[in-house]
Amino acid sequence: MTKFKVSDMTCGHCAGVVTEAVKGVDPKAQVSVDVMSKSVSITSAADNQKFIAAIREAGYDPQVDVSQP
Ligand SMILES: [Cu+2]
Repeated sequence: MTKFKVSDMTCGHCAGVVTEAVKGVDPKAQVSVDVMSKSVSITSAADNQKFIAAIREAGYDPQVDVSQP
């Protein structure tokens, strides 16, 4: 599992858009979005860079969260 910080998510709509972007890369990915902590957890065999690119394309600014294990 990789955690990403997506600091410009503000509401449930954002969470939905980010989830769709992740599913667009890997439909089998397990995604959990927490808008309050601006975090997105992804479990997938796909490359992290692909998720970052897809979330960016959806209009958000993701970063790999190195502060959490
Ligand atoms: Cu929103």
